[in-house]
Amino acid sequence: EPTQDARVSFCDYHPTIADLREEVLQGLSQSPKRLSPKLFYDRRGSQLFDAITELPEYYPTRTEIGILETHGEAMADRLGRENVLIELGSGSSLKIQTLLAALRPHVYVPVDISKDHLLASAHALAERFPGLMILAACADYSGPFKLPLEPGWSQLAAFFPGSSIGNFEPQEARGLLRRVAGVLGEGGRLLIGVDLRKDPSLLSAAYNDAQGVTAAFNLNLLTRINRELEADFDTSAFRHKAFFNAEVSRIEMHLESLCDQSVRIAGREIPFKQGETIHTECSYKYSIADFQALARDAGFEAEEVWTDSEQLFSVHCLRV
Ligand code: AVJ
Repeated sequence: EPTQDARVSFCDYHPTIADLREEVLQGLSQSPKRLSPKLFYDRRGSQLFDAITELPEYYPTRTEIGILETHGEAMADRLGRENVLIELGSGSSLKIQTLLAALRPHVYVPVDISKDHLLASAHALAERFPGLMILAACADYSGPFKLPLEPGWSQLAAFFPGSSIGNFEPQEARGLLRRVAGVLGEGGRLLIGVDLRKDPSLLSAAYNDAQGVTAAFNLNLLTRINRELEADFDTSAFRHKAFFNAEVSRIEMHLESLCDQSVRIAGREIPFKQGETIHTECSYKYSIADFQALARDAGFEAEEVWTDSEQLFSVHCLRV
């Protein structure tokens, strides 16, 4: 059976070093300083995130896979079979393989910001699913994005796993969901993973693992900036900090400066006070009702939701 060649048929996203410099200097000149979590995912950051998904304290990935394996057929009944499946944040993991086996789409459109990761996982999936047409799209879905869809395709299905929707402020999440609804069209479905509100000690442990892998993931951001922007961050002078902010129901990750210091980045001196932090990530935690209300504001109707027995995580089927 000839393997359908995976093609990056559409690679619109190619940030330049100038873009990175602009984004980093802009974020570090705000008060409080903040950087976009998409900057975590250089090659090393993606490897560290893969290691995070295996950690005992980090329940989301294994819990979501369990829900997909248990309810895959019911999800396929909702999303439809032998159609077009778009995935935001292209999976190399068990998640997308479970869904592809249940939905058996004709076309799979993985969308990812990192071209290497996108291509590697597309080729691996092309081997595993020889008859599947894979149109890989390199794009940053946090902004407006176009996909290589044929005009005749209708009632499309999309998969947005991992609770990555939680990385967005609620109003940005609404905007992203609106854009996805526009891509899917009337009658289209979105299957989306959402991490649920729960005991803050469970949440905090998931972002402060005993082995320090999440700390390394967070600090790797400074190493990337040193390499790509010729900066001189001393990573031993910053500390990983993650806590649940109950007021807004989100995990916050920060890098805290352990002393008064100044860092050179792209020829600019950036001052840090002792105790000052760079806010590197939000991970919002929703109740089922709150998330369905947000989805409704974005033009979706909540059709069905599946959870694990301990209600740690949820997978929602939304219809445009
Ligand atoms: C991939 C964004 C869903 O927010 O839980 C894991 C990233 N950050 N540990 C999350 C992450 C720290 C993860 N997402």
